[in-house]
Amino acid sequence: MKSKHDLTITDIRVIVSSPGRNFVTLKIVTKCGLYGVGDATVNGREQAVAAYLKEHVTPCLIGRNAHEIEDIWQYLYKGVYWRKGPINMAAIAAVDVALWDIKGKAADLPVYELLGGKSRKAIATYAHATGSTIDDTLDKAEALFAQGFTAVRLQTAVPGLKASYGVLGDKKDYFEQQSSRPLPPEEPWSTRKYMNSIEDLFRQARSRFGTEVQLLHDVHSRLTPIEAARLGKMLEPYDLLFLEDAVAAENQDSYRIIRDHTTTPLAIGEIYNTIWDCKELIQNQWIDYIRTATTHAGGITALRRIADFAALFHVRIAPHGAPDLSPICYAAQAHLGIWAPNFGIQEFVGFGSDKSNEVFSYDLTLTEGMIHVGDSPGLGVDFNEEAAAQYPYNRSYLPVSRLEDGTLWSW
Ligand code: CS2
Ligand code: MG
Repeated sequence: MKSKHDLTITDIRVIVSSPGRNFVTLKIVTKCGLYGVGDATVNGREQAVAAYLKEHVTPCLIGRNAHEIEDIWQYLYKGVYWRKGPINMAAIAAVDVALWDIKGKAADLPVYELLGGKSRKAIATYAHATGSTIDDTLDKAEALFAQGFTAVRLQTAVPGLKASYGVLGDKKDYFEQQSSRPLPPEEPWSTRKYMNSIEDLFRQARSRFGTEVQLLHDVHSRLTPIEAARLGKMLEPYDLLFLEDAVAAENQDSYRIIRDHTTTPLAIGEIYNTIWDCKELIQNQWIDYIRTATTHAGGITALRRIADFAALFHVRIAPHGAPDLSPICYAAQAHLGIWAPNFGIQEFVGFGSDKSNEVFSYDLTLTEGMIHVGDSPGLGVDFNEEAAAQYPYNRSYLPVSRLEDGTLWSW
């Protein structure tokens, strides 16, 4: 069918900006003037994906028809020869999301309508409560429940360790914490200290908040499979919605070991790039939630496939939603989440900072802990290039983690 819009791709811009923290944003412009935006942020490696997009992707796309999302996806995935990988897949994701945005605008429909329409009214989220002590964490959780959230991830500094991931210390928020790291800071880890202290957090949480609220926890891949199995058993009485990243799963069958020992639901996937990374986890039903992000696992086209595959095995999607995922990623995931029959929950740490809100606009609203998706055509997001120009790239890193004897450990 001949489109009433000329969607020949005429210009592609890659913008690295730092409105509070670094984001890599892609803008694809077509001949009729319609454009779309995509997120390609790989935290701590932003310039690599920007160079990849500028040098190796954009020249191949100029002159193509923006309607041909599937063919362009396959071209960038199979055509590269060296498939997969975080840089490649973030670049494909940004192109894919920008093309869905354009298709929605051309059809004058929100992207969720193109996916098959809404399966629910709004998207459930879970917020973060991270404190320096158990009381601090639980006070933060109480404030979130008072705002209407019904699910909260609890993290507390490990007693006896100088620093713990996610604990802000003197920093106002994640944005300030991340931008204060021109080189990777080093943080200590002790599995024994962690295992000796973690149960108390959940015991106190249940006795303070009762059984109605949903609680979650992220292990950040610090344990071995058998340690994770023990943790899952230990936390069973506290009825977690899920335990996240208990083990780094380069070996997907590590999760079989955990699964054999505990009924605590398991989630993983924020660092995965493709459906292949989670294929065995899903088809063996070793996990309950798959947490791949549109930005890091190939965009809406790829996440839709993961969601459909996961649905066959009772696995639900719970996409990553940390602050390094831009409002464009949130929008893409919101459109997916409102459609996917097997949507579970969306991680949510706010749509952005005051600075990032000058740069990104979005048609999403949060009420009572739920994200409502507006009916703007496309993804309903925009990126203000002039505002972004006020915030140049600022090199920053995630921390690295070491055991107390100095051995480098999983982050
Ligand atoms: C975390 C993230 O939100 C999460 O679940 O694991 O904070 C993660 O460490 C960062 O997004 C990495 O960039
Ligand atoms: Mg995580």
